[in-house]
Amino acid sequence: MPREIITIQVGQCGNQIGMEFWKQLCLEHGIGKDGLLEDFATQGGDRKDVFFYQADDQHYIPRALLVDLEPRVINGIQNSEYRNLYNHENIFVAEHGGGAGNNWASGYHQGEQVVDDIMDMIDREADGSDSLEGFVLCHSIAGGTGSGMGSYLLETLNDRYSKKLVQTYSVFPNQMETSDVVVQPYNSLLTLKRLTLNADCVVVLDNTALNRIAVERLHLANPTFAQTNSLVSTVMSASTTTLRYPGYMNNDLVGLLASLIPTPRCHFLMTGYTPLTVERQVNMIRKTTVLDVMRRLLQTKNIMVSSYARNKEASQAKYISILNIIQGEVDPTQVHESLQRIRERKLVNFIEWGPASIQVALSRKSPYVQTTHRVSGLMLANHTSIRHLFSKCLGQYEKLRKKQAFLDNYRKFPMFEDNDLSEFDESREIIESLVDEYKACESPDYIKWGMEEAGEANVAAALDSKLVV
Ligand SMILES: Nc1nc2c(ncn2[C@@H]2O[C@H](COP(=O)(O)OP(=O)(O)OP(=O)(O)O)[C@@H](O)[C@H]2O)c(=O)[nH]1
Ligand SMILES: [Mg+2]
Repeated sequence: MPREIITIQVGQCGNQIGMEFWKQLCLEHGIGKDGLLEDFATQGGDRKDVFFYQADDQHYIPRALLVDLEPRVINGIQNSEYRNLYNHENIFVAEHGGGAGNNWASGYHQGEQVVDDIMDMIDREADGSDSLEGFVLCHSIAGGTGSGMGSYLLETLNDRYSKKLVQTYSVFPNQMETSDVVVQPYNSLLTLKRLTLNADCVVVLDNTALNRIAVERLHLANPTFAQTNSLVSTVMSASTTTLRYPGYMNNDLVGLLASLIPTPRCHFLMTGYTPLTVERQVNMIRKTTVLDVMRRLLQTKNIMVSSYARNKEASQAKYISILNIIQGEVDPTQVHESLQRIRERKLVNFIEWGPASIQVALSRKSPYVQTTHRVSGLMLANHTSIRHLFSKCLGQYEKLRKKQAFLDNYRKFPMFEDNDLSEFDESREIIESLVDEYKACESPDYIKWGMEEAGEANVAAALDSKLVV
């Protein structure tokens, strides 16, 4: 029975990364740009129906909603070669077409106004699945639509589909670029609250790191979104291979996430991928082995989240969990040997309060996509150093807030009317507590964290709640 996943792409970034994801999925499953199966795609054994369904005329249609408050990006998709891929009933563009102007409050408010239309689409998709497993939201946290409207949708999904999983691919803004959205610290903070409270898992895609990787690893001088998005689509598709090419483990999202997220709040994942290639660089990869791949995945230069930790703090950072999805020609004994070598060399610093080790899922590869390397790997990791990214967001927020800068744009919307800025304060508290929890994870007695107030009698209950994903 398929465990279907519905993808909701919101705003410019959400739709652009979503489009790249679907292109990659089409290639891997031998589905043409118009949704028809290619003549050569006869191998079977893959599970297309997790992400696609078939129309009466055999077209494969993505289980996807395309949502934006301005028309440019979605018009682009509708004028592209992929225009017949999507279900047109699942496209929502606001009639006024004015977007949310980089304002979270505007996006959130507009989300509230159009939620019925969007939930109709979601309900229809959900009713069309046999055994819906959950939702994937693609968005950026820094603009207005993906962040604000995305936030409203996360709250609504949590309410309406409380038993379903909600995973997000969330793009964090480039901290090095001053030309990026000036109010991004406000938008990011308000979105982070929802990512903390209303999502089961957040895959953090950090534009700062994506850019750095494109410059340093792929030698691109000024990477465009199209180029960084090819890294994003690689990560997104690789992170779903075990769902799409079933093997002996991690065949559904809950299994995948349960192995990575031992405590509910600490559900923000970093990713790494190797080998990364662009066309002109293909010849540089001469040999890949499982050990090479697993070692490279642990190197910070390959990780798609920037760390802002100072030296001492960086040395205290620990892995809560690691799952490596390895694809290619792999002999399972190589996996054991590699794990042993990594352990002997003490290459990984794990938390002390849980049974932590590198988990490895061997996954099949698409027979229709040729690669020059024998083995490739994706690392999904829950690592405490992510707290420095959140601290950075908090610091930037404090700076703007102290200056009372740009708040009038927010006061125009009901949530912030009459100068009520409590939503900002509450969001700040939640993110501070998230940072504290990740910090507590670095200590051996994390299990006691947050239990002082709960009292002895509640210790067992609190423990239980921590262990449930
Ligand atoms: N990696 C990546 N980042 C993007 C892309 N498009 C936008 N961004 C980032 O997303 C943030 C801006 O958010 P957008 O997605 O453009 O905004 P929106 O959700 O459409 O909201 P409004 O346009 O304000 O209504 C900035 O941090 C951009 O750097 C993309 O295609 N790829
Ligand atoms: Mg936009």
